Amino acid sequence: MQDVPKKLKQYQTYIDGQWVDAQSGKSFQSSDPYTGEPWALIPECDARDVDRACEAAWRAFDSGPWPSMTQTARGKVLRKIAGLIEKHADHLARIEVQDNGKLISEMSAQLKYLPEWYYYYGGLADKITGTVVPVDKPDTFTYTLREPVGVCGMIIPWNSPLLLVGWKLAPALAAGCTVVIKPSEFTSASLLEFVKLVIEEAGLPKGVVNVVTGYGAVTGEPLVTHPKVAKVAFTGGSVTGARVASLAAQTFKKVSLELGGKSPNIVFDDCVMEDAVNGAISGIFAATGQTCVAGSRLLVQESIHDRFVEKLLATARTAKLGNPMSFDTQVGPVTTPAQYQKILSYIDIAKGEGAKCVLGGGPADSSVGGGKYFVQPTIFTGVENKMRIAQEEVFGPVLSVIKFKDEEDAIRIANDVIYGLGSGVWTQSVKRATVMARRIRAGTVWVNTYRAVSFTMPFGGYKSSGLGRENGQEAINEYLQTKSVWISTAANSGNPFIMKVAAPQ
Ligand code: TXE
Repeated sequence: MQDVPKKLKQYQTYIDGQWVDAQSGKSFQSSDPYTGEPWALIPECDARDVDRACEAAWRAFDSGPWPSMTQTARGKVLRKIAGLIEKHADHLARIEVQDNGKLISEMSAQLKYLPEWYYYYGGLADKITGTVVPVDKPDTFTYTLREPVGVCGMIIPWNSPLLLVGWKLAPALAAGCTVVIKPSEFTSASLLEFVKLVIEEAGLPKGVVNVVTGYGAVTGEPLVTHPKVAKVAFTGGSVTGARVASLAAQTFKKVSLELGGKSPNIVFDDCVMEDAVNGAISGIFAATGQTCVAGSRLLVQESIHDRFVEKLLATARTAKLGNPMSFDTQVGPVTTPAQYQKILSYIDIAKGEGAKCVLGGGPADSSVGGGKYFVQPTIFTGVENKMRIAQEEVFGPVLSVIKFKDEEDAIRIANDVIYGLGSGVWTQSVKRATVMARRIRAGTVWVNTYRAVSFTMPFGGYKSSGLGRENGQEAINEYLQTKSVWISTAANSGNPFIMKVAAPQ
C-alpha cells in the first residue's frame, strides 16, 4: 500500500462479498471539482482484479443462493435495496456532489427518485414469463423460458453515477444476472458507499454485485473482454462506446450503449414563449450542460428569433454560479479538468467558425464561482448546422442557436447530425407536435417539456447515440435471453431415417 495522506479518505473495492485493495496495491486520487482538491483514494484495479470479480460473479450466477432464489424473492431484495437508498439518499447525494461537482439540488432530487427504479424492477422480477407456443407439429409441447444472460459488465460515466448504475443494475438483478461494475475513475466513491450502505445491508449473496475501480484501458477493457462476461452495458462517449462494442464483438457479447447527443430543442412561433425559454435554459445549463440529452442545438423559428433570443438572454444572465453544495446555486463547475479544456476549446472553435457569442464565452471569473473549472453559461447565435459547434458534442454549458423557416426546415436541421438521443418541440399545435414526434430521428421527443425521465419510459438512442434501451419494461430484455423447449408427447419416436422437417443446414 502507498502512504495515505491523512486528509484523504481511503476506499477499498468490493469483490466476492469482501472489501479489498487492488492487487497492484496502488490507488488513485479522486478530486472535488469545486475546490480542485483531492479528497479520496480509490483502488487502482487491473486485469487481475477484474478476473477475480468476474469469476466471483460467475460462481454467484452459476451456483449458490442467487440462481435458486425464486423470482419473487429476488423482487423482494430489490425492494429492500430501494428502501435502503431512501434511508441514505442525502449522504449519497453529497458524496456525488463532492466527486462530480453537480448541484446538490439536482443530485438530492436524483437520489430521492432513484429508489423507484428498484421498486419498479423489483415488481417486474416475477412477471418475467416465457410463452407456450402453439407449434405446428403434432404431439409436441413447446414453450419458451426467459433466462438471465449471465454475468454483466457495467461501465459507468461521471455525470450521474448512481442513477446510471440503477438504470442497469435494477433490471439486471431483476432478471437474475450477476454484475461487475466499473465506475468512472472520476466518480467512484458514491458507488463504493452505495455498496456498503445498501447492497451489503440488503443481504445479496456474495459475488452477485462486484465493483472494479480504475481507468478505462486498464480496468474497463479487461472487463469488456473477459470470457465470463456475457453482456456489457455501457454509458459514455461515442468514441469509447465504439471501442467497447468492437471489443465485445470478439466474444459475441450482448451489448447496450447509451452514448452522446447533439439534441435539437425546437421552438415554433406558436409556442408559449416563457415555457420555451425555461425549457431551453434547463435543456442546456442544467447539470452545467454535462448531460447526454443536453438541448445543445436550439432551433428557433425565424419569425420569433430575435424576440426569443432577447428573452433567453434575460433569463440566462440571472444564472447563479457557485458552490454546488449550496441549494441556491444554479450552475456548478465542470466535473473534470479535461472536460473543462474541451468546453473552452469548443467555444474557441465556434468563434473561429463565425458564430456570434452573445453570452459568456470563456472561463468564469473564479470570484463568481468561488472555485475551479467554471465556464460561463455561453450562447452563440448565427450558428449554421454544418459548423462543428452544431455537429459535435461539447458536454458543457454552451448553446448554439440556429434559425429555421418552417416545419420541413426544422426537421431537416434536427436530423442532420450523427446523433439521435433527445429532442424537444415547443408548440401549441397538437398536429405539429405529432408530426414532429414522428419525423425526428431520436430516441426521445419531449413536447412542451425537456429532460424528463422515468423508470417507466424506455430511454436510448437512434443512430450514433446508442444501442438498446434502458428503463421501462423493455430494459429487462437487455438482460434476458430466450430458450426454446421442445417436448415430444408422441407414443413413440418413429423411424429415425425419415426426416420430419428440413433440419437447419
Ligand atoms: O467518457 P468515456 P469521458 C461524452 C462527452 C464527454 C466525452 C468524453 O462528450 O466529453 O464523452 O468523456 C470508461 N474500455 N460523455 O472521457 O471515455 C471510463 O473509465 C472500457 C457522454 O469521461 O466514455 C468511464 O468509466 N471502458 C456520456 C466510462 O468509460 C472505458 C457521459 C466513460 O468514459 C474505456 C460521459 C475503454 N477503452 C461522457 N475507456 C453520456 N452518454 O452521458 C474509457 N472507459
